[in-house]
Amino acid sequence: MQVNDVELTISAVEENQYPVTDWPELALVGRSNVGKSSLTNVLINRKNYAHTSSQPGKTQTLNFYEVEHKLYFVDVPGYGYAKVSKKQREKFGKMIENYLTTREQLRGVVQLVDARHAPTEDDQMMFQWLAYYKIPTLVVATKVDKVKPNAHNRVVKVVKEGLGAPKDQDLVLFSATTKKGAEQVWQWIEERTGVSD
Ligand SMILES: Nc1nc2c(ncn2[C@@H]2O[C@H](COP(=O)(O)OP(=O)(O)OP(=O)(O)O)[C@@H](O)[C@H]2O)c(=O)[nH]1
Ligand SMILES: [Mg+2]
Repeated sequence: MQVNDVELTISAVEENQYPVTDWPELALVGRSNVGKSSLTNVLINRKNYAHTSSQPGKTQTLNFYEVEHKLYFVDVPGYGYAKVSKKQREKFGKMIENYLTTREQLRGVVQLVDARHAPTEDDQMMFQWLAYYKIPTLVVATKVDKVKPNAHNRVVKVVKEGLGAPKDQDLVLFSATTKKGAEQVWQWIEERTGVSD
């Protein structure tokens, strides 16, 4: 999809701040620093609209990006960060859990993992948690520009195995640097949300 219009509607810290529309929503999850904001920027065709950072775990809000007045991307702060207090993390974890399990508009989740390494325990837990709640999930193995092309097939295998995903799991090899895989990710989103140009 060609995106021209995007707006950060709200950085929510509480449920009563979530937008009140019936537009479909798509959430992005993944470890801190894995590249969620970078993926968002590629999908919405902007350079640094969703701020990328080298300081993991800074974002502590659910960021709702309104795309083409049709749908929302919801940037969920990275799991596995250490810099916040346990109490903060628990409070925030509850908010994310509630959002993912009760939000009617949610059509699916894009889970990012790092193509350079096997999935971590956090990645696996997240994936299995989404599967348990039967939330449709697209796995995106990102930063694939850092992996030699002849090892790409291996990435697919290692990621699926590491997450405990079925063989037919939807998975896209992606790079924010080269934009490889962007069209496939959009295709999945269009199928899940029913929106298109
Ligand atoms: N080479 C390469 N670097 C990437 C790619 N995607 C992201 N990065 C880099 O990885 C770092 C983190 O990217 P972000 O998009 O900010 O990651 P994030 O998941 O939004 O991080 P948090 O918001 O802290 O959870 C930045 O330095 C990016 O430039 C990619 O596809 N290839
Ligand atoms: Mg980010």
